[in-house]
Order: sequence, then C-alpha cells, then structure tokens
Amino acid sequence: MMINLYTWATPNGRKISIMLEELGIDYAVSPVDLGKLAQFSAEFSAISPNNKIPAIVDTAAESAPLAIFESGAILTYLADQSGQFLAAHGQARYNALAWLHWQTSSLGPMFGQLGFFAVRSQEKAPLAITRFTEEADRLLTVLETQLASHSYVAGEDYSIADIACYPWVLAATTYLKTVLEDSLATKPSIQRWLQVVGDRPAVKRGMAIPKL
Ligand SMILES: N[C@@H](CCC(=O)N[C@@H](CS)C(=O)NCC(=O)O)C(=O)O
Repeated sequence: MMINLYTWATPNGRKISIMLEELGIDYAVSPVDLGKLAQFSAEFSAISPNNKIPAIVDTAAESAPLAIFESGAILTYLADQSGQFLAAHGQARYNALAWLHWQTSSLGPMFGQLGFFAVRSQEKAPLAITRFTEEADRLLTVLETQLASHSYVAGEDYSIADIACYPWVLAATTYLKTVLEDSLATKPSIQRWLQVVGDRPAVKRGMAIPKL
C-alpha cells in the first residue's frame, strides 16, 4: 500500500490518520481546507463524489490508482489489506463491521447535527437542540451498555470500530462538552475506554493530523 490521505482537522478525518499510524505505514497527507471549500474542487470531487473528507488513494494497489471515500469503506480496506484490527471472518468480523456502521450511520451524523444546532448555529433552536441532545445521549447509553461488558467497542479486541468511534466520543468532552458533559458523567465505562484508547501512542499521533 502507498496511501495518500485527503483529510482535514475533524473527527472523520482523524479516524483514518489513527488507523494509518496504528499500521505504521508511510503515507502522504493532502489537507483539504473545508473552510476554503476545497472539498468542492474538481480534483477532490473525482476522488470523493460526496465532497466530504476523508478519502484515500492507494497508488500501489493492484488496480492503482485505487480511490476510496467514506471512512467506513476506507477503514475496512486498510484492515483487510493489512490483516489488522478486523477479524478475517466469523462473528468477530461482523461485530466490528456492525459497530463501524453504527458509528458512521448514527453516532457521527447525530453528533454532527447536535454540533450544528447547539454550537455552530447563531440561532439557537430549542426543539432541534433537545432532539439531537436526546438522541446523542441515547447513543452514548447504547455504547455505555456495550462497554460495561466488553473491553472494546466490538468485543475483547481493539478494532476499526474503536478507531471510528474514538474521535467522535472524544468530541463529547471538547467541542460538544456543553451539551454532553452531563450524559458522559454517568457513563464510567465510556470514560475508562476513552482513557485506554487515548493513551495509545498511534491514537495520539493520528489525532494530530493534519499538521497545519
Ligand atoms: N459518512 C462520512 C462523513 C464524512 C464527513 O461528514 N466529513 C466532513 C468533515 S468531518 C466534511 O467533509 N464536511 C464538508 C462539507 O460538509 O462540506 C464518512 O464517514 O466519511
């Protein structure tokens, strides 16, 4: 694999830099400045037709250049290529894929909407804030239940499901703190997991990408 990572300083981008750091492979970083709307450039649209980061191009793949968008697809590709952080078959593989899809279809979008209505929007719409705070809290409760009886998100092994969830759950302690701190305060298993995952050297390095 020879990976070029298209990313920006956001939770979705950092899932992939964490994975690449965990794998210890060389990769190039192409920052896509969302503030300057670089995600809509013709060059980036050809790689990522939904105009969102992250995306990768593997220039050493069998059918190179191989372009992939959507963080879940990218994490699955990197795991399958490397044979790490995702079981090859059986229950463990599909548990990890199920939690990975849970992150990209539920946790990410709901936290994203909550961030828009509760933090970024000038107008504060109470119904929208209540709706997305309650849904974010519900999702954190689901995760807390899982982590109360398992070491990691998909079971006893660290996997791409942890990598996908970590930057978003961490956001509940930073960017989304004002709306989610009460929810996190009652979730000791999530707090334990945040500490364990956050202490991994590759996670620390991946969270610092892109270097701007
Ligand atoms: N489901 C996508 C979500 C990607 C996403 O929402 N990316 C955001 C940054 S965190 C983005 O590129 N936003 C730019 C825009 O909406 O114009 C994934 O998991 O890759």
